[in-house]
Amino acid sequence: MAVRSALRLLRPLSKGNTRWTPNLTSARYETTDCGLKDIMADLVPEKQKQVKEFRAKHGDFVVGDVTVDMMYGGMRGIRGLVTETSLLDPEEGIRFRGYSIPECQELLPKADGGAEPLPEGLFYLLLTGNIPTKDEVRAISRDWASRADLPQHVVQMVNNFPTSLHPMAQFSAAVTAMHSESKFAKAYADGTHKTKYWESTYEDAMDLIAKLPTLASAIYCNVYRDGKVGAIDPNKDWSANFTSMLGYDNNMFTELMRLYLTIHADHEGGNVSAHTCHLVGSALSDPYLSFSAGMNGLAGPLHGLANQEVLVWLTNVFEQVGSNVTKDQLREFLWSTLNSGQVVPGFGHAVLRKTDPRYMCQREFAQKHLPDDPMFHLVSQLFEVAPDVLTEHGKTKNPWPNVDAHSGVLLQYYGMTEMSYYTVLFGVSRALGVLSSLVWDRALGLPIERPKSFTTEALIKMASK
Ligand code: CMX
Repeated sequence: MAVRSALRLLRPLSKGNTRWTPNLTSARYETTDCGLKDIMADLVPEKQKQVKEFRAKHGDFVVGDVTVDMMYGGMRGIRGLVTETSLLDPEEGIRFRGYSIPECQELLPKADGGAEPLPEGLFYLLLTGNIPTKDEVRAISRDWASRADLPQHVVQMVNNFPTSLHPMAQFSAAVTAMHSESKFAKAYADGTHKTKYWESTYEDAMDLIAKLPTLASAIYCNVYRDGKVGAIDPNKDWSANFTSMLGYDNNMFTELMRLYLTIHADHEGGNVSAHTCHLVGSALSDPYLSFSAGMNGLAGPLHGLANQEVLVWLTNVFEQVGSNVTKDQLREFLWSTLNSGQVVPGFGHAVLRKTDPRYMCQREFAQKHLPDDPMFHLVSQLFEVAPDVLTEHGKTKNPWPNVDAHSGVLLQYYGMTEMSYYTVLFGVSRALGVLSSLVWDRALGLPIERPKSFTTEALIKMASK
């Protein structure tokens, strides 16, 4: 079935005479309710009260000092954001609502017969702070399956993109076009009271997360396959539907996808994709516009596109030296990259000062399921060699591998060799974190973001006083 017919087509948007309001085309379809919104309705007033009391009592408490270097240096280390969903420790790595990655792997519900956490469970955790039951996770899977259709104009748009357009550009543009479905934009245009904004933001977050695998599969099948996309099965979980829409029929690939979509979801609030989504959302741009803005940031090679760049780099090594590359040859490759003024993709981090636990859990997956894969062998050798070279180079504050150093190797093992697609998978996962944060941004009524900036002249004047 071609993409056009495989996806149920929805009515295109229409424009009003003076003030445009979304048409909510997909709302005409019956959706399954997982009950998560009722839980949020209890949590929101409690949290609002907690924040109000905390600010009343400790609003003057000084959290950090800002130096001129921090201002010129990408605001590194400035403590100026509130994000409820996760916290990143430089030495230990990410904790989602207090739970480390190994704890999430142990505690979050799994698919029947599966060993990896279901990303639906992580979303529940990020949103509510609680570990869900298997039934609660199943309800989310069904809810998302019921919301997974794309509007017709987006299907047409994606089918009309030239296959030469980078998948991330297609992804971001198509999400922007899904603004037509925004219940938040409609609620705002209808004059909804600001205390209710979180409710339509929640609905948009659920709709958008549900539609992302469908969109991502349409892009994949158009660019790399024959344009045919599988159908959504309401009895399958989010990741299983995603891999089957992508055209993969391998349980282990689906297990990998569950792990992948869980660990890439959130990395506290200051990274480019999360911060951009929060910043754009602070102008009350709806979740579709906010998320697509974040995706344009994720598409940068210093952020999410690094997963593509790692595979490009590794493939280059293989092509030039073959699979029996020695550690000395790897050192030469690393120095040649550094000496030509480029970064070694997959290494370094703005906050982390140790090997990324997201790298480690992917390494454990590889040790278990693909120990003899030559590309995994190469990645392992790089793990032994690159930190010393980067330390000797003397620039990077963190010579250890990050999440992107490992993900592509796992994907290529299961046949997904199209490296220019990898960042789209990162983007689908990142939606879980940034959209649950956006719901809380609206629930807590966080205002439009507007830090103060200075000119260099003004700083010189201040510093010389
Ligand atoms: N290779 C070469 N040089 C590196 C480096 C790397 N992997 N990591 C950092 N450096 C350099 C920086 O470019 C910088 O050089 P200049 O002083 O010439 O500008 C210097 O070391 C200091 O940088 P830093 O403080 O250690 O790192 P930053 O916080 O500025 O940047 C990051 C962090 C991730 C952008 C950087 O480490 C990098 O470019 N890594 C490679 C790209 C990558 O893997 N990105 C993915 C990160 C994870 C993600 O977001 O998905």
